[in-house]
Amino acid sequence: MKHFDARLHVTGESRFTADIPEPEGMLHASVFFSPSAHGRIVSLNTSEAERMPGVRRVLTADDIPGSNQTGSILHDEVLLASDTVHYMGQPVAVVLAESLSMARKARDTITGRIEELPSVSDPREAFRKGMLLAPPSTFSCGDTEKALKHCDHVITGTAETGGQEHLYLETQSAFSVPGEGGYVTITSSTQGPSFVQKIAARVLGIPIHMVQVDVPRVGGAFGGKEDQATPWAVITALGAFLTGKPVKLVLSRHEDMICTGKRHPYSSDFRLGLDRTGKMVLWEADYYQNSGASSDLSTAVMERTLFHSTGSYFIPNVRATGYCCRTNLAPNTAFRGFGGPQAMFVMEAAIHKASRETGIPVETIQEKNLLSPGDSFHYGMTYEAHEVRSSWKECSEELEKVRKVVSLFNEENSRMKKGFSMMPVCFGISFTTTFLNQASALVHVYTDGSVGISTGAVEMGQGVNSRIRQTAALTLGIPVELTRVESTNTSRNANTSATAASSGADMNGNAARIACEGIKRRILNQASEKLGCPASKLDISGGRLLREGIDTGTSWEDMVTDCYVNRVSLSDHAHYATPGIHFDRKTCKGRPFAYHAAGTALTEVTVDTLLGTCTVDRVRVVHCGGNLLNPLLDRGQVEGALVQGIGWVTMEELAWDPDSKRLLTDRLATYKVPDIMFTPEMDITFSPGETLPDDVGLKGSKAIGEPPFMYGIGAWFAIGNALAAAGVHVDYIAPLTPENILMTLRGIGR
Ligand code: LUZ
Ligand code: MOS
Repeated sequence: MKHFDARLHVTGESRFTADIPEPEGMLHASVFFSPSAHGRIVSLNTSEAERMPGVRRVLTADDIPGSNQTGSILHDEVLLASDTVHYMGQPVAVVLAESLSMARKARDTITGRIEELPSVSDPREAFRKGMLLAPPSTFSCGDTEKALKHCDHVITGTAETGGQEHLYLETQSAFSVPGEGGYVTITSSTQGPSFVQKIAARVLGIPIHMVQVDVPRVGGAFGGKEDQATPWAVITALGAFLTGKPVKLVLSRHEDMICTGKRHPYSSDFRLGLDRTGKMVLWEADYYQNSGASSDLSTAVMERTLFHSTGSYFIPNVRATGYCCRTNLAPNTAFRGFGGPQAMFVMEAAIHKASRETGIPVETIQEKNLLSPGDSFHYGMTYEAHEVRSSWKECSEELEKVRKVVSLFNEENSRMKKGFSMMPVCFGISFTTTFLNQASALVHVYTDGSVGISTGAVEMGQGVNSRIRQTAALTLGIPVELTRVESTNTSRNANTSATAASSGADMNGNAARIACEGIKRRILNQASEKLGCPASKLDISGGRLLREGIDTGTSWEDMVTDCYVNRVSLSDHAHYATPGIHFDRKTCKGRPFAYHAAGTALTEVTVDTLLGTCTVDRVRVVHCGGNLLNPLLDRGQVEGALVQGIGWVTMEELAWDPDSKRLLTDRLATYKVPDIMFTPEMDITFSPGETLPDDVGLKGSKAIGEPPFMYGIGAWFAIGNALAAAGVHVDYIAPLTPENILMTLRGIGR
């Protein structure tokens, strides 16, 4: 079963937001970004831009008819800066002109007089200055102080992880078309159409029903369009609302890299207590998150960090505290894993340090403490599956062989050193904000038997539409070719959550399933009346009506026609709410996840100790994905996430000028991402693992979007293992780029 869009993509037929033919009179927007990381706007000079050829209008905060407020969780973010700028790249003014080049030329004439204020880019410095976005939050269980007395080893340390540019292939894009009486239709490359709709209505000062958002498809997002597609879409809506003309905004790659937030960098302190045998007794962690200039989704990202503080391990006494530190960088945001990878890196760092200090092998500490069925998490939920241990067991079948090969190689080679690591992953599936775990679907069966499906899910290349089509076809008992998934549209499905948290297919697929079940029930009732046979004896399979498994000679098309002429509805709208989840934010206890996705990776690397370069040779992955609905899509998600995760810890390095806070790695010339030559040999096995209830997961399959990202963390520790063979110990700082490997080898501090 292939990705249904593959043919469209390779032939170039797929239409992304920027490809849609432009309506007559379309204006192009270009944004003037703050040239300062923190300052008071004394004056803004747009008069030259207004006189430039082709310019229709220049928008500033003063032109906003409703509220200049785009914040989602906390209301602390403006659409256009008015008195103060808080990061370099913050939108201040917008030029609307007849062509993109005219708009950009005019934008380049805008100047601002800005009185500079002190700026901060380091989260610990922001913390010391009391610059927190929200009060710190702590998750705990047991009693870590008391437990300290029962520890034979106490390991303390710090760990740091860097940010990450999303680098979606399609940059932030939107256009808006004005309609009758102030109505606006927005086409946006967003993961969250209902969120764009809500914020556009807020900024324009009109009811939500005066705004429609349509998402045809998105060219990659990785979390970068969960919240941060919104301002660009709203800017076009504002332009269309005020000028009465369609308005389009497509960021250039350079603009996109400068002005959008990234994965949150973290700096963390840990304390791990072990007994003599290596059993974990206590865990304490303090996470200093570099949130950027406004909250965006930072508090939710931190919450997931606290959930995943203990990684794949059972620890009876835990205290984890998160600080969302406000800095003068672009607001950091959702990125595949959503705070989970940051937490898991700290946990693995602690285990490696514990191994170094106690002499107990890393893998022994890991294996001894893996989650078993019945273990409870510090947030009150019980781990119900065998998957953490079973995937470890299957993956570690090669461990001793690899260990031997590596140590033999290292004995014989001095310049080249090999290393390996085991990386278990256990990731909670569901939005940690419980109310977001709902979805809806609208399904129409047309009179020729073809089926049109609309859900709240956004197709961003991950293949959610393929899964939804398969689900509908399986439920109705018809060939998948009869189904089609329409664009994601707020008029067809309202109040939807962003396609995020790996739950897009689970939730929207189940909504589509429920809608299809309703339609099928009516079709079978109609057939039962006609045949004079109870509906319970009838079923549809392969597009044929079966009676106790035997073809009745009635086709799907006949059944549909029969319903239509007898005035039986062939449409259904359904709502799905993930069952059995709850979380109390006061006690920090509950059952926030529908289930956990788990697996284990074994990574092998070779480091050139003369040059500092490194190759990731091979990654063996055992992933528990349930009964795969679409094995090819699942493999694609695991491969993509794994390589993205390896990129995060080995080569993707963001750098800011320490004085101006300007992003230095603002182009692909200076920001390196993995390419096909870098990609390791990937040996991926899917293991079914636990069976989910029928109304959880999707047709027995498990969410796959984010969990495999964290296998990539193993590459960092495999490099650390190779460096240990070269006689050096590396500080727990990611990414380990060739420069950083070389400096470590030469004993030059970072
Ligand atoms: N987005 C969100 C997410 O709003 N809440 C979450 O828990 C989440 N988890 C992963 C990715 N995006
Ligand atoms: Mo997300 S990090 O938009 O699932």
